[in-house]
Amino acid sequence: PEYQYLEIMSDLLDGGDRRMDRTGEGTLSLFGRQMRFDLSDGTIPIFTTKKVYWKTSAKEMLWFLTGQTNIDGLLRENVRIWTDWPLAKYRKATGEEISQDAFEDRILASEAFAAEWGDLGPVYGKQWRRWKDNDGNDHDQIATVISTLKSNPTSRRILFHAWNVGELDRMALHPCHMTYQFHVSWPDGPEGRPRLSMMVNQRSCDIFLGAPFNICQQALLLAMVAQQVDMDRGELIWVGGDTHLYLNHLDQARLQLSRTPKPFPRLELARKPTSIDGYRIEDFEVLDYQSHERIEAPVAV
Ligand code: THF
Repeated sequence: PEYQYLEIMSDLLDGGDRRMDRTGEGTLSLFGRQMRFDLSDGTIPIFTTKKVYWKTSAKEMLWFLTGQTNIDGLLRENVRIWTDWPLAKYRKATGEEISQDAFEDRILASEAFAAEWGDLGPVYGKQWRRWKDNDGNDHDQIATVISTLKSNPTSRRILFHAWNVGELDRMALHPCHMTYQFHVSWPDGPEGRPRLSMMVNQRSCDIFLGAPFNICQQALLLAMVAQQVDMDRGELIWVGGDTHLYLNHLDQARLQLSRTPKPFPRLELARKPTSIDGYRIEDFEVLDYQSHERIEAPVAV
């Protein structure tokens, strides 16, 4: 199953369309790719051809679910993957040549500083939990997904969306993974256990740095929701729009492609929290994760 990922990487190296992008870094890009991961056997797609810091990606997912949009919540968990964007904004606005460490320290030390400089705008968490409609009412899309899975599992409308057109210009970064749609099937007949699948539509994907994180955290979300609604885990289907390899990740990609994948680890949930809001990082038990060594790469901002 990891071969699907490596195949995309290899196709990008061989035939990706070379183009300039928003970050100025440049990419090799292909449009419209799919990966499917069967989670019904208890495995979780944490890629093995490089070491994936799955706890970091899990903490990011938990942070999305809290509805927070300020990086202070991530920094308190020692997650630094979102700092680059507020940091770039701060440097540009103030002209101060502050280091990432010093900037993060100031976010953590001062609530006022965090409020002024650490907020990413109405990004994922805001849209997932508090999408504001024309009348000013907030919509908790996650709660709606869970209640609909319980009340009307054959519905074709069980999804949440982050692409809130009216608020895009206030986001530090437009959502990359946009829609999450859920689907229930009964592989053993109507008396058997229901199986929950989820399809993610991602308009833009950094295949080297982003995809391993996104796939892992999406699988975790599927596992959490399935547990909450008492269903078995089914398939994670990932659909990518502009799927790209940054030009400063080419050597890393070639190294990764030279490696042989190992079996995926397994995921167990240590307990069943009373709601989707109750999960903590300790609840995710990833068993038998074996991987090749870490491969470092710079992130395009
Ligand atoms: N922008 C770009 N250019 N790529 C992305 O993957 C990306 N994201 C988020 C938002 N904008 C993006 C940020 N997510 C890493 C991983 C995920 C990120 C950003 C950075 C990263 O550097 N990972 C390293 C180190 C991990 C660590 O230090 O813990 C890695 O080796 O995996 C995609 O959603």
